[in-house]
Amino acid sequence: MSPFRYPVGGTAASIPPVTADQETIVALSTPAGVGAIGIVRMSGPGAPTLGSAVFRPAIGPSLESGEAAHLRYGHAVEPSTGVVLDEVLAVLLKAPATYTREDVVEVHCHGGPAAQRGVLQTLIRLGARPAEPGEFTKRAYLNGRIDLAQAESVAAIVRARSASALRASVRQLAGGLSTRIVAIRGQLVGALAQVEAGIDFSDEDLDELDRDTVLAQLRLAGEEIEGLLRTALLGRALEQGVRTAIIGRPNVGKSSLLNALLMRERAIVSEFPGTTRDTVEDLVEIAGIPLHLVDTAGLRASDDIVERLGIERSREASRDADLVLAVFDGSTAPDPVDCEILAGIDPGRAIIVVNKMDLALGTAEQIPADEHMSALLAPLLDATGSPPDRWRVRAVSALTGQGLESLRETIERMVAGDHGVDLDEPMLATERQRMLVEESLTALESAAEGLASARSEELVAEDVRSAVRSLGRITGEELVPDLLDEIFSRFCIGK
Ligand SMILES: Nc1nc2c(ncn2[C@@H]2O[C@H](COP(=O)(O)OP(=O)(O)OP(=O)(O)O)[C@@H](O)[C@H]2O)c(=O)[nH]1
Ligand SMILES: [Mg+2]
Repeated sequence: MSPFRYPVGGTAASIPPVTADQETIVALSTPAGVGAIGIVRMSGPGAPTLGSAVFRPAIGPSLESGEAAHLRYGHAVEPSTGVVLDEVLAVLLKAPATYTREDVVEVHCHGGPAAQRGVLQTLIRLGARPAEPGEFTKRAYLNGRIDLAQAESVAAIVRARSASALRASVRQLAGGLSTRIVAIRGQLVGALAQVEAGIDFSDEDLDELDRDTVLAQLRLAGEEIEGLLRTALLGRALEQGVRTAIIGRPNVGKSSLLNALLMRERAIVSEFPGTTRDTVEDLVEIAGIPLHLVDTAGLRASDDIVERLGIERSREASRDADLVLAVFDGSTAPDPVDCEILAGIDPGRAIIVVNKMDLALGTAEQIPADEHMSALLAPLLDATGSPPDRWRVRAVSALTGQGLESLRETIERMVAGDHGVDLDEPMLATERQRMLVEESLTALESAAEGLASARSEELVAEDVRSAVRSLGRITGEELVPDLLDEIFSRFCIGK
């Protein structure tokens, strides 16, 4: 282990030595063209010298000989001509207490995109190399500053589009997920040691009890892994948003529901069926989960070409959606089109929203609305082929707002599980992490099966080893070289 450990939580992988002839990389770390300040960031052994060549302080010694970690005022110049490129603030940060664990220089430019490019190009001319996407974070990883799961959180932080996505990613960067994975992996390594001991002493008779103990350990680890797996949906939802299609017959109140959820008049509502012709999209947050709502044209047989195109889009939207809100008019009897609509969707990712309950419940106020509506829809649900209790039914009034809170809660529970959204719990944030966790669970199940069915210790050990390997790949303790390029290439330049 390196003598230097940057004080962050989590479990950095075993640290490969930093090569002395490491190149110095440079990039613009703020999005091109926006914002008043652009930060040119440089990392590597050449950073102090190159930084000093370009930065001319207003007072005091050069950047290199001055005090580190002090923001200095001055000018960026083209050293061969002395031409001033920009008025800047500059700072030298000394290894290892930096993001990359290398020497880092940051130049904060104020003069707009052209000035920033000028500083960048000058540094490149002097010998720095333009950074690849994610290369700063890759170095942070290679130098043992963060592990792979944390590096992925950095990418997620950069992309985060909602406050809760950001908060969840920051938690993961602090090492929440890594800590949990390392703990489970540790349990499995312990179990593996026992299985391997069984191989070595297979002549002696310490068999029976061991199998049970190990089996119990594997099951426990398996349960924890399943718990993590359940967080994958929420992780993905936070990062990418939940695509939510609002579908149903014309005039049932789809656009009214969209407006009610958004709490503003986004889509046109009218008493005439066929009002919405094209899809209308907008974003809303429910319990911190970003929902990408898509209001669609009402579904019915139509001769009107524009309406038919709209209906085709509705079907597309519901096919592509993570969540479907199937809206019905509770004040009228269901009809065959309603039946057809339900037949086309999976109850696991749909909520039946019975709207206009203010009209429907005129006489039935004593009965809980959801139950009343379920009863109303019973024949319809029976006809879908899915067991009626698989459908979630919520009665609402888009007009008065009744039932909307319960609808929001149902959406939250569908995405985040029964316990709702807990951003402080570790969660799987990427598809890569989810696949690896699933792999390890499959291997564990096979190992448990092997133990229970008296399969040989060698085979059981191989399964447990495979589970351990998959978990290790999440934090990067087990490395697949191509993986690194894959992960970091998804970053933006300057991170
Ligand atoms: N009483 C009552 N009327 C409602 C409710 N929701 C919608 N409406 C009315 O129903 C009519 C149709 O509403 P829209 O939201 O335009 O219906 P839509 O499903 O988007 O219709 P299309 O775009 O034509 O497919 C309007 O007159 C709304 O005011 C409700 O909860 N209660
Ligand atoms: Mg509409």
